Amino acid sequence: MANYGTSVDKKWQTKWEESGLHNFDENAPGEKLYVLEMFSYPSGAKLHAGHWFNYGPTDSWARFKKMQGYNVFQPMGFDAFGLPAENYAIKTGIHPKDSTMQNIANMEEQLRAMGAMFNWDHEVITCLPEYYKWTQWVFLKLFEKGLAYRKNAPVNWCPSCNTVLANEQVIEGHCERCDSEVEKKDLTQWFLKITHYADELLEKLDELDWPEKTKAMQKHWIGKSKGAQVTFKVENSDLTFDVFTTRVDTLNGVTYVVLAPETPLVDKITLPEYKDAVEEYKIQAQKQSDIERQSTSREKTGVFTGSYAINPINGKRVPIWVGDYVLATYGTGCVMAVPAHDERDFAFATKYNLPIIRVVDGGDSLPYTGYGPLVNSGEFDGLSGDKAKEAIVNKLKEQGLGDWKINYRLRDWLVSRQRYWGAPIPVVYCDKCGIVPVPEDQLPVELPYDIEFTPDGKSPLSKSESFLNTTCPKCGGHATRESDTLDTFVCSSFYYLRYVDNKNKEKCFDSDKVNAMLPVDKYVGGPEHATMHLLYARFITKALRDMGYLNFDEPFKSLTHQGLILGPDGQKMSKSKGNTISPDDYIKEFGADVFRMYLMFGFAYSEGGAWSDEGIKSIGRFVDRVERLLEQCRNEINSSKNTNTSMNKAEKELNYARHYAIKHVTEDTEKFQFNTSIARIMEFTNALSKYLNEENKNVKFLEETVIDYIKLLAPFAPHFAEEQWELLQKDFSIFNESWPKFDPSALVKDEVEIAIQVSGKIRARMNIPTTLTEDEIKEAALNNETIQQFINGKTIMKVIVVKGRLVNIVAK
Ligand code: ANZ
Ligand code: ZN
Repeated sequence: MANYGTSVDKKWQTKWEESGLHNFDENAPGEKLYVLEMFSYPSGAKLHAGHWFNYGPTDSWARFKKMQGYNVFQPMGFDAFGLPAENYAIKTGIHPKDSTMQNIANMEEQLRAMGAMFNWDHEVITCLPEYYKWTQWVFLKLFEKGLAYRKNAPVNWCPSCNTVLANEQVIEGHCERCDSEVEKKDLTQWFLKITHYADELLEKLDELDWPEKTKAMQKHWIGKSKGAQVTFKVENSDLTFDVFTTRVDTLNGVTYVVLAPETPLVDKITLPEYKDAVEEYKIQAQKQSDIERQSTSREKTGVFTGSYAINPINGKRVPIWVGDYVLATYGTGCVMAVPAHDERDFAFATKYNLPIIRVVDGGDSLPYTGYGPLVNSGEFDGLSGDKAKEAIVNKLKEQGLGDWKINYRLRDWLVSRQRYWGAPIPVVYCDKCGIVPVPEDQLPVELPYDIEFTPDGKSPLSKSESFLNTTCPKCGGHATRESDTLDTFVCSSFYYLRYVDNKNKEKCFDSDKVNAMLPVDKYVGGPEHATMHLLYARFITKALRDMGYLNFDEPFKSLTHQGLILGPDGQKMSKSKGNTISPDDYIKEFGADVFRMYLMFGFAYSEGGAWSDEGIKSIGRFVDRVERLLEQCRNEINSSKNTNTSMNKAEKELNYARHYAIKHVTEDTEKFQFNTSIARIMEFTNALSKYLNEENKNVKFLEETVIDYIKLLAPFAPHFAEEQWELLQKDFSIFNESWPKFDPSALVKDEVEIAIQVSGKIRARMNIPTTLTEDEIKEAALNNETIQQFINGKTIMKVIVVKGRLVNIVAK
């Protein structure tokens, strides 16, 4: 009867905890290794299969590294502020703090049941004042450096969450959280100047060991575009405006210009008789999202302003239009239109009967968007590509009407939220002094508990008189507190730093400690954070570096994404579909190790896939089998009847399987290829089982082999392996043992099977020592008894040897 189960899990979890096995000691020997899993968001009351898939296999990786001799730091904590807790409170009346702390308690218990070696004494919980004090500190430091500022701007507004959103939280025009269509609102909000680091955020990507797809997403999000800025004058006026173009070589082909409807210039240049049409158009445009406006399939529309601009390269006058396919937030909000060489401009010109002038040779028809020698471009005719661009920019520069220009798609990070459950923004507004940051020694600005948080678009904190009214830290006069809270992504942008020194009351962290521990050596989490958390954290690291607090450039050296575990039906797990897998039930039935091992064996780590009950049952059977097998091995080891000490054929075969497994489990686990690692362990199991049938066993060799076997299994089935280690009467703990090393000589087989052909037909097979020379192989083949029958009485013409595979004897 199998013994492994939750009672074994509990036994070892208690022992690990009591013995402090997982405590991190910075003075322990071994190279430091910071293994980090994205901390959990305590919105649901329970951990789901996805959490387990993130944390279980990564913990196995960390245990493997510990056995390899690394001094592993693997902290865990909770990203505890945020909308779900607040929405839950609105629905149920349970205060976000109460529900969140309750969820955290439940999740901590579950995480312990997983048996991961988390450094709980380094835990952080972002909704507690001892943590968010430092969230506010980070904000103040950024403010001090001019990297946090307040601005009135059109921002993304989610009408259902009743708050503004960062650009990164708008997915194809919809709210990342609730999927409602996002609106534009003009509001005064707080921004963090991530654009200051656009170039470095882009350049440094190349040095990171991150999935290519994630790097590509960040690259695209930052969106560096090299082009030129060209100044157009408004005819009969002192007004000018700039356009940004990546095709300055086509400047002679401009037949009109287009301004975004929101550009202030529009009102200044629109002639009276065009005012009504332009006003009407602006109202329409406001209702469209940027996504719709940029959609290639949508019909391009616009209105004429009545004014003209002067093309600086050739003095030609071109009409100024307003069109919503031009975005106010990109480049300068004005474009020069070249219908002969741009699809959008071509569609627009065709619709409104505007002239189309070809200036680049090439293509069968217009629009032609490729490069080629210029035509209809006066002195620039014949030049093409970069040469043409350079000549034109040089001429513009001489006149002071243009220059090279680099543009980024990246926008500053909007961090103020009109919600309750977040860190208050630590500034006050004084009637006399204006915006005043709260001094560091007055942090944290505490989030009041008693608050009316029904959403109505106003910040809940603005309804609390006792929170709002304060004195100005500068002049002592009356001041009002900022009532918006910080985006929770600010909390998670530095938690990996705070983990290292989580109990520090004086500072956010001690720089020496953090510099010694960071960067994170392996970061593991979902791919959905590519352009949010992972970008923000890189930005905050760089900003703190420039302030002198850190001496490294990048927080996460190596990144791995886990795949998604789907319901048994192959669909995303969801309560409404009734296809969720509750880990707790399975753990009760099978034990944590079976659950963890199934996740590692059943799926490619970065891909995931559909849950299968059959799959976990078969891992359950495997563990049972291993348990029986190891018991048999122990009986053999403890019996004295075997006196064999040689390494005969059977021993060599098992030794081969053993070292083959060591080699491949080591290599594959390193790369997070847990499924193939476990497959190799299964093969090793079969070999071990086969050896037990041997009549006369070498017991010493068997014991050494079993020791390696349990060690290989340990990262994948930590409780089970610890139990087996104890049964083998070895000292606690197997995780203080060193990882087995493979012996290359054991992988050299000393015999190979070769085929022997006579005149092209295979007539025999034989085993020969791998050390034979070519002549010795020929001799062995010719002396083979079966072969002798085929060549008897014939003349040997030629003997061809293909080493390690075959011998062909040509005989007549
Ligand atoms: C003239 C031109 C001619 C253009 C041509 C392209 C082809 P990326 O690569 O994304 O940077 N553009 C500039 N600002 C814009 C805005 N606010 N809204 C919409 N479009 C804008 O794209 C740069 C190109 O996008 C610019 O180059 C401009 O059109 C357009 F044959 O200028 B081009
Ligand atoms: Zn003041």
